[in-house]
Parts: sequence; C-alpha cells; structure tokens
Amino acid sequence: METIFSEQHRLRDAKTEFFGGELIAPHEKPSRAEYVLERIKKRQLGPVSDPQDFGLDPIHTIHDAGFVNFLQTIWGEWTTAGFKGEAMPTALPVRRMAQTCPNFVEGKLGFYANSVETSLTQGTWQAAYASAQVALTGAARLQAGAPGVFSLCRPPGHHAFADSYGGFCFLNNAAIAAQSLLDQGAARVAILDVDFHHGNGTQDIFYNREDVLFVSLHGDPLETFPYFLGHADETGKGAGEGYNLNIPMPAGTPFRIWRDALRVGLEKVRNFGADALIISLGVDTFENDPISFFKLKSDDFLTMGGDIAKLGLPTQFVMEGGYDVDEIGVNAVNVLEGFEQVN
Ligand code: OKP
Ligand code: ZN
Repeated sequence: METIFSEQHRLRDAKTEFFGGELIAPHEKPSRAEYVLERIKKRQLGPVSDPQDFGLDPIHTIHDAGFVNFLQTIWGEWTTAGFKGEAMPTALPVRRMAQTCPNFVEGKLGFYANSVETSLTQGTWQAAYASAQVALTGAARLQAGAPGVFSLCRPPGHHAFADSYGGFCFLNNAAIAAQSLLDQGAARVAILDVDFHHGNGTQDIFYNREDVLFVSLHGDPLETFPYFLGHADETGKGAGEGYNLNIPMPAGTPFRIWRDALRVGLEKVRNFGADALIISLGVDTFENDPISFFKLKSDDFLTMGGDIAKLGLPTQFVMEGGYDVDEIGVNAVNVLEGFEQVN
C-alpha cells in the first residue's frame, strides 16, 4: 500500500498542552508520525510519496472562510499582542452568549475553539495545511483506482468542525478527503472512525447529509473527551437522518466487545452502498495508550484491518490519534497489513 506523507508535519511542534491544570509537553508531537513512518519502512509496506498541492479550494468546501483565515493569521496577531506563551483562549461563547467574533486575538481564540488543551503556535497552520493535502492526495489515489491508500496525516483532524479547532485538530482531513471524492464523482462515501475519541467534528460536518455516512466507535462521551457529542441517540438530522451511527463503549472495553461493534458499523457501511470508505485511523484504543481506556492489543489491529478489508471497498486510511509512541507505529501498520492480507 502506498503511503502519502509530508515532512511539513514537523512544523506543528507545540511546547504546551493544557492538561490537568498544568501546561505539559503535548501528547500530539512530531515523533508520532516518525514512529509510523519508521514502521512502514521496516515492514516494506510500499512506497512513501509526497502530497500534491491542491490549494485552499478543497479546504473551503468543508471549512468556514473566517475560520480558515483565523488559522492563517492568529499566530501573528498573538505575537503582535505581546503574549509570551503559546496561543490559548480564556473565554468561550457558551449558552446564551453572543455568537459574534471579537476583534482582539484572545477573543477570536475563544470564538473558534471547541476545547482548550490545544495551543496555537508558529507553524501550526503550515502543518495543518500540509496534513489536509496529504488527505487530498490519498483521495486522488482512490479516485485513480487504488484499492487502498494510507494518508499519514499529522496533525490529526476529526475534532475539527467547519468553524472550530480543538482536541489537537485544526482542519478535518477525513472530511476534506470525503468531499473531494464526492466532487470527483463518487455518489456516496462512508467514514468509519475507529479512534478512541468520538469524531465530533466529522459528525457535525455531515450531520444533515445523506451522501456521507458517519460511523464512530468510541469511549462513552459521558466519561471521556470530547464529552459533548457522540451519544448513541445522535442519528442525523433532516435529509441526514439515519446517516450517523455512534457506538459508545465503557472503560475497559476489550477487543472481543469492540469487534462486535465494528461488525455493526461495517454492516451499516455495507447497507449504505458506499463507493468508497475512509477510515479515521486512531490507534489510541491500544491498552497502553496514556489518555484512553480501551484494551486493544497489538495483534487486534491486524484483525481490525482484515475485518475492514472484507467489505471490499476502495479504502483510504487517514491517521488520527494514538499516543503511546513506542507502539503507535506497530499498531497503525498492523491495521494496514491486516487489510492487505485480505485484499
Ligand atoms: C485527539 B484524538 C484527557 C484530555 C483529552 C484531548 C484529547 C484529544 C484526542 N484527560 N485531551 O482523537 O486522538
Ligand atoms: Zn483519539
């Protein structure tokens, strides 16, 4: 399987993540992508290619223009304001407040944030832009007839909404890829999100639509991030009713149970009649992941890839989370190898 990868991911190298009341070294760090790349080379999975540059237009098919402009300009405004640390919001427009974007940088941060652990830094926009191009290039490969492709995106994307960032995500890579497949002629695209965390941004982007099915397997949002979306009763709205499926699971869920949920999700994708499948591939379901509570073992990721392959759909894997850096490479590549053993 071909991997699409950009060295530009390194430009996202934040010093701080707000965690447990402290500013810590971020979980979402450059070495994550390097571990995955190393494993790809070790296992000789296939060629590794640079992305093409499709520009801003396909990003604007998903994201609000004001939000994209915010991501491009915020670091400059933050440094001009004279702040010493990395850019973080202090106030957010919650219930009954005005939904108006303020003029001052600190207010803009609150307006466009959906969670506050993720600092904005020099280079974040450039890395997020490159990550979106990695996703778009993968989609182009499927369009050209590849049975499978791996977009080694970093930073991740599934917590990015049309008009907000958070949860280590800025641009929704999987959503941008799905829309580009539709724009190139696909009638129906399914997104299956196997990251430990609910793909709240992806769900919201397609919630009213019948041309994109979103299925997510994740930790119960009553117990874990992103907390405010991902419940089983969220099934879509209007024309999108029935095209959203959430399967939340409790702490300690082992692969045996998780795989039953995967079967339900894959059946939903099969009945939908998708032309292509995008996997939001987070491997933070791993038993030793530092910020998650499922119990998958490294071999389980091989099985997962095989189960996905049995659908027989052109499949784009888009990297999302996974934080136990020693194992992230093994686990992510196990999914891809499991897929290829069946295909
Ligand atoms: C991004 B992705 C845990 C706080 C969680 C944010 C997690 C973002 C995960 N106490 N902080 O879905 O892997
Ligand atoms: Zn995650």
